Amino acid sequence: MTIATATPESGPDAPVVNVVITGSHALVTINNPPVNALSVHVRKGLMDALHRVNEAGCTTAALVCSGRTFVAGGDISEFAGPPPLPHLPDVLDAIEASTTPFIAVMHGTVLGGGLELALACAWRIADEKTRFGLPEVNLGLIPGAGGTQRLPRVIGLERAARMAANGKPVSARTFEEFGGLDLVFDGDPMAAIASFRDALPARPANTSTRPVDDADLTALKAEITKSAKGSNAPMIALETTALAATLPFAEGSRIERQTHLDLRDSAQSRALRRLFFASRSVTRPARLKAIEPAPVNHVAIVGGGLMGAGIAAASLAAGHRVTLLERDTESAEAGQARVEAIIARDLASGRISDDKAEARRAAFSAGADYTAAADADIAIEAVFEDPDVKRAVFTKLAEVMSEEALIATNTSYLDPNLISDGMPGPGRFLGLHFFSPANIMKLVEVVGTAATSDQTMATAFAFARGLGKIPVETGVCDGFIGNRILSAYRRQADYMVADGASPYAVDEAMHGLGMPLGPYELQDLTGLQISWANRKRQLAAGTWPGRYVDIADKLCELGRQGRGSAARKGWYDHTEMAGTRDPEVEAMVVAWRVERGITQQTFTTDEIVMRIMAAIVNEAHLILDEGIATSDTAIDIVWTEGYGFPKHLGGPMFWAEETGMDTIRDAFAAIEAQSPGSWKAADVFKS
Ligand code: T1G
Repeated sequence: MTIATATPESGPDAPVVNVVITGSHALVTINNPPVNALSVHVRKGLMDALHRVNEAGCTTAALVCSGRTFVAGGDISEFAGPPPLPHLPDVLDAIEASTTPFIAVMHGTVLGGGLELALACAWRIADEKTRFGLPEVNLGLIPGAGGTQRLPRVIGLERAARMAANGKPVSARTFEEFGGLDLVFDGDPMAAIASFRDALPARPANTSTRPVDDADLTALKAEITKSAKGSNAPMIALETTALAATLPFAEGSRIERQTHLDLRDSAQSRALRRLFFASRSVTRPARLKAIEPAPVNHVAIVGGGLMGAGIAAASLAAGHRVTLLERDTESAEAGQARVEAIIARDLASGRISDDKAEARRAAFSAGADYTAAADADIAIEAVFEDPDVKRAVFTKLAEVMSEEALIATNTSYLDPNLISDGMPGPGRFLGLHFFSPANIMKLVEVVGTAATSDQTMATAFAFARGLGKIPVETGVCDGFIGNRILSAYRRQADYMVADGASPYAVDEAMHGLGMPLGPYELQDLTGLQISWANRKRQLAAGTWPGRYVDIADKLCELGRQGRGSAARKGWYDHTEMAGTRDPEVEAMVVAWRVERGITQQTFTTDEIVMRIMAAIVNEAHLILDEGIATSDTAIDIVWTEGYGFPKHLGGPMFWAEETGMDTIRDAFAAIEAQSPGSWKAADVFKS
């Protein structure tokens, strides 16, 4: 729902807060596109509006927002400096104490300061599609305008603490069940306001004066400690909310505000806020802004394996018609079954309705005849990682598709220039590197060839954003941004295992930093054979950089190719219980060292982390030096979205700046000394 306010003062030049008084009723409209954030001029406007409705003696004031949403929060771009006056808590206290009671009339996403604003109003009514949340923790913050103290007084301590600590929004129906809403409506908000006023309930006691029941938050605390994975804000949000049970509103709010302001200066919050804006700017490259993306309706996917099926499912979820192509009918049926399994899972988990599942099935077809792709607007191949096979697919697609349509390869390592070389209409080819599982992972690396047109890039970015993905532009190199850094990461991990660290100690050290999986756990999960094939390719081409450790190769030769392999073993033993350390592997590693006469060194946990991070940061800087990534934030987005690098650390580049480049330089010197000739130094590390 979008609200267009029918006042003479609506439109781009309308005041940010507009007041229309009709008889004894006021309509106060916030108009601060795109999301009606509570910027300083909105806070001032609200104060002025408040005075006007009180002076006019209005019996009620309905507070609405124009555009696509009610207030989606405080203005994050203001958080870097001291907050300008008036401060939000004062504005909200004034609204709560106003002689004219306010009705918050909501639609869209009522988040953070938006929800705090609604809680300060006497009544709250909302369109049924509205969502409500306190997402501050996602920015390393807690609410700063009474949210942690008013919400428990309205919906109870446990529910409020959960909302504040996990940052996840709830639906209007749920929020109504919690007791957060006086009315849920479907349709015209003005009609809803009129009927609500006709049977106006007695003005309730101010939220801030209501008592709070105590609640046992022990289980919630344990849950949040686990899910926060090193991020500070969730537990602080929980504990601050819990103050509502024991402290008067004013005292709880004072502590909340101070904590909020302190957190604004924390490295975690700065990291998360930078990622918030970066994930929006990186996905909309400036040079493409003036280009209108071509519409995409029909998507063709070639290859119905795990990746192809995931991309197909993501495209169906975005409302596209999807044709899945395979080499024969049998493979097409297998691909179809994979897509169906994803739809069925989404349905079973309640993520989608029966109608949506049916619509997706109806929009999907699979087969072996490429002419079915003739009117596709984009084709994405996700076949075996072999340049000849991929070229053959591109040739067939280019024959049947219009030269205006996009043809993309989902290669992880191969050069899209070589896959499309010499084909007609070179501007339409590109790489679109999805991450597995593609229906869930948000990152997509967008790889232009030397000939890819800006029109193609603009359409590709818009298409990926439309799938709910985070597209990041990358130049061509082995592994693009993400996997190239991953290779450096694994290389240094292997060097430490070769020289004395246990692979399990390496994994544990990286957990300590906040990585969900260590490098060896990750290999077991994705399968050792992929990187093995890749190493063989690099060795054959003579492009392997420096020292070569072949312990993983030995595991592969023994059939230990990871969790999904027949042996159900890799670096770990997964036969009985997934992820069990295996003394056989440890013994093998020791024997490997002895055979090579390597004297076992000891690495502390800190040394393991610093040395791995030095390899990562060096590679990231090389990528920047070579122009493969357009900015340091692009690299941070790739590693936080695609590889599980903790968002509260901001990504490897932000982490490096915070840690201090001198410290990393020392660690880089140590890895150079450990494996001479194995590392090309980025400009910042050149001595
Ligand atoms: N402040 C400033 N800019 C914001 C903003 C905000 N709160 N929210 C969005 N934008 C910008 C965004 O950068 C982008 O700009 C444009 O709006 C559209 O956003 C005081 C401390 C609301 C669900 O964390 O979750 O309240 O790139 O592309 O996909 O106690 O934006 O176009 O120039 O994301 O439709 C709490 C954050 C703040 C909500 C809409 N609130 N926003 O999604 O559009 S802290 C949030 C969102 C706070 C108080 C506390 C989403 C959205 P540009 P978009 P969208």
